[in-house]
Amino acid sequence: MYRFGEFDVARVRRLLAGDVTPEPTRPPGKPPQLCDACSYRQVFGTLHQMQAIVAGDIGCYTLGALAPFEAMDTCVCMGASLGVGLGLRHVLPFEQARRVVSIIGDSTFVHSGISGLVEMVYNPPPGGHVLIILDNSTTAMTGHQEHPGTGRTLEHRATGRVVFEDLARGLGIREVHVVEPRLGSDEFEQVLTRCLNSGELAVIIVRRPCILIAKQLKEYERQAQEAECACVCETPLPAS
Ligand SMILES: Cc1ncc(C[n+]2csc(CCOP(=O)(O)OP(=O)(O)O)c2C)c(N)n1
Ligand code: SF4
Repeated sequence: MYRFGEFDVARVRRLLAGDVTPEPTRPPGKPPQLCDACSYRQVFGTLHQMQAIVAGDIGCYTLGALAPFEAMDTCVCMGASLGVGLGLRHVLPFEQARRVVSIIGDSTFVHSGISGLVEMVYNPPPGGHVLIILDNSTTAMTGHQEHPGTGRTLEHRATGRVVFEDLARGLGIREVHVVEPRLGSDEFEQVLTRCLNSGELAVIIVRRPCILIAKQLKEYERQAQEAECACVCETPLPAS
């Protein structure tokens, strides 16, 4: 009895009561999915359609592994998308290797993806590689925390920002693209196709705020402008 699954209260009660009758069937659960208007949908739709081999990572976007996209082939731990993707590029036969992409969220990238990008530059696979950074300006999956790529502190006040495109260019990557996914636009598909065919190292930053924080972002921007204004107004004029 119960060789698999979880011991919940109902099961423990049954055990204590010596009840060995078959368990009642549970109602079917609803599989988790990306929000309806999430910009990740376009990205994973394209990856699915292009039959890319996708080394994935951890965040909301891991849901790209599930139907209807089924467009994530590996997910190991935070930051693993780069190491796994590069490994696949090195060992797979050329026809498969050229379809490999790594995909990572903005927060995961600053947490533990940057070292993988350094590795990509230092030990480049012969056919190049493509990294997609999903920059939704937040850490959505764990409750919308800020991170060094948002330019806001954990209290949402303006601070220094790690600019991913500058970082990638600074590391010597020449193919760096920033794309805003929009309904009806095939820009992402075009850029991805070009990068995959180029045989070079490429970074594509897909930038669009998570829809669940879009309103708050406007408020943070307003507060930042107000704070800047107050700072300028309070600066004493130089003595003439
Ligand atoms: C070592 C480790 N620390 C923390 C977590 C919890 N965690 C899950 S996803 C995630 C970050 C997700 O943010 P992002 O990459 O920006 O993706 P988003 O959810 O915004 O799509 C974190 C910190 C984890 N899975 N592993
Ligand atoms: S919370 Fe944001 S990032 Fe996550 S699925 Fe919804 S829209 Fe996409």
